[in-house]
Amino acid sequence: MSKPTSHVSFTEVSLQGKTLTPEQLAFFNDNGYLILPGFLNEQEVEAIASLRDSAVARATEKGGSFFDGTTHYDMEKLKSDPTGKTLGLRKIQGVFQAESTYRDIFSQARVLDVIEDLIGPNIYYHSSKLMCKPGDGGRRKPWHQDFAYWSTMNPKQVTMWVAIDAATLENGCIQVIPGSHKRGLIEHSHLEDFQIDEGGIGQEKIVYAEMKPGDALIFSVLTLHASDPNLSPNSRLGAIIDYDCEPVSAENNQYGSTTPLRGGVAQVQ
Ligand SMILES: O=C(O)CCC(=O)C(=O)O
Repeated sequence: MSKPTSHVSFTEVSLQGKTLTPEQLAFFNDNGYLILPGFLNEQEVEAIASLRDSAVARATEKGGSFFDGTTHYDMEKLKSDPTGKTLGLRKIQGVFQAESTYRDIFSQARVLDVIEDLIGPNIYYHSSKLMCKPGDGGRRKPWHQDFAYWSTMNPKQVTMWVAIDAATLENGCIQVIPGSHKRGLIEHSHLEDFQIDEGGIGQEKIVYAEMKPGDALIFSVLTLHASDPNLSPNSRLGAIIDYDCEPVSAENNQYGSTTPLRGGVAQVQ
């Protein structure tokens, strides 16, 4: 595996949180990730799942993937339909901007209290995706750190990844390398995807984040993560949102939004 490319380092969180226990905070400091079982309730999970159905219905009417002015609704033909006509959701990129259901769930106090424990009292929305790995061959995501995509920002940022369908070994749950957030930013290149050199992965300890619907995985923007192809017949829908602690100047904002959710001040774009 490549060596770190910069001196970017992880900022340890205080062990006195509003919501998370000192044990959970210490686990996050040590491992760079944390799983919160049953974090979203059944109604919230169903409300997010229904965004997939409405996106597929709109795309079917429009004849495929579409852009609504702010948000990309990215579709693919389902392999399970031999006629190749049935569309399935691949991704809604920027789902937070377009869908009030998503916005309400991920900016409610119960969620922001947890994020505050990890990144402090100023919380900005950065980016979001409703990500579907369809059954029977949904593709893998190679090993990467999210910070590589937006390395001009503060590395205190965190991602929340909530299972909407069950996430399992067979359908390509997220995998993380515990402690990898302490390595700084590792070199990424455009190979199969934007990713690290995977040569050393065989020697790493890998944790497979198998999760039930509603369980949340939170990880540092420096934590190495990946997911395997979906070899099961079941889809794997995940709700993703990235939270930032500091607005980035327009010139350094390579990617993402600077919408304040708690504390903070709106940044002129
Ligand atoms: O949901 C997945 O399988 C991968 C998502 C991911 O790694 C990312 O968006 O950075």
